[in-house]
Amino acid sequence: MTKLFEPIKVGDITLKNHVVMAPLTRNRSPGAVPNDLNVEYYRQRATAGLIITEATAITPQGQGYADVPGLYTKEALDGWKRVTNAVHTAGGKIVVQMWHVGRISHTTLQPNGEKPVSSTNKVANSKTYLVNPDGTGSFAPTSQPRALEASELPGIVEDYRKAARAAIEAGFDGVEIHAANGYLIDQFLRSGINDRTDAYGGSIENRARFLFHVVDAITAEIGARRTGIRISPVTPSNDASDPDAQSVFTYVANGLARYDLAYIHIVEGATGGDRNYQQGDKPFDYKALRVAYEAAGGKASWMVNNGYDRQTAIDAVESGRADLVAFGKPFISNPDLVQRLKSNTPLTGPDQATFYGGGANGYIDYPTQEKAA
Ligand code: 8OZ
Repeated sequence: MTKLFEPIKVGDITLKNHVVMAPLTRNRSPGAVPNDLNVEYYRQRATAGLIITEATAITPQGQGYADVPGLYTKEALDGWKRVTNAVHTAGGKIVVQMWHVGRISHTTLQPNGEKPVSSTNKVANSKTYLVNPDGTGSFAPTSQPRALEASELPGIVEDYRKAARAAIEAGFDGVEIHAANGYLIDQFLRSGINDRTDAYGGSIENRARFLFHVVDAITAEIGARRTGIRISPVTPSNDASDPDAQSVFTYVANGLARYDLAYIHIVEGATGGDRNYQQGDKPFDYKALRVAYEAAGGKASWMVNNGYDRQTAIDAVESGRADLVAFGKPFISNPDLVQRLKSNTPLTGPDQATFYGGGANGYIDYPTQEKAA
């Protein structure tokens, strides 16, 4: 038996194993409200030690794709209550990934058709996912954003605080701050995007300021031990870049060590792609990042993600390189992934055509090993 399948305490949350379901955008919550299909999908995956929900918008402004769920209406929170109940009844734990997309949005998804907001006025070279009037989905270029005034940032921090409170009231075991993949927080962090000249741009300290305001607000509201954070130091997702990722994220890790966080979630390499993806002239040193975090007093569980399989996950946990391993695509097509990893049963591959949007097909109809047999 490997440690991978043994319990672990993560902040205030006790997990029955070290296997985590990574956040996965599935675009199956029309009206931003979790529904019966979503309840069943998460219930089926409750044997994960921890489920991180799909990215969930904290406000309508933080929404950037069709049919993603929100945390900002009573209907959505009631829907999430049914999800958290189902997962808890099945013996699982679940945190919600808190999302503000910033400029990765489209005017047709924004309140009053306004421009999406960001750290910058520069448009992202990226696409968002829309649903056409006839119900079919399509990818569309992101809209021209508007750079936020510094005076507007406390309002967005307040949105994060309120959403964290609402999440706990909806029964989540905690929250994950989405600071990865080129969304709003990352749009402040990375020098390839942030072109501000105020207290939120320029130096690394300035670019990380917004992130720490968000972490301050959420941890003060719900407790650091129920708060995790996801970062992706080198991913090029959504037009994100920074030639000096090591310095930026070492600064971030040092700052995060001041809080008693539940976990730090690291996407290694290009999200959903090449683990060895590099920005700048040197490979990113993930080990050094953890060493810096721990040297600064950080004690959070260290969660790794991107392209792990059974053996690399076992090795990561056994060697102490990581405490938790998050699996994304394997959890789409193997609801009983933990059981399959335990028994070393071959995995079912996912159907890419049903990742985003649609209904039950490719969502809640992947069989467990038992059913398949
Ligand atoms: C895939 C499609 C849409 C959004 C991320 C929330 O990359 C996402 C996402 C992924 O973090």
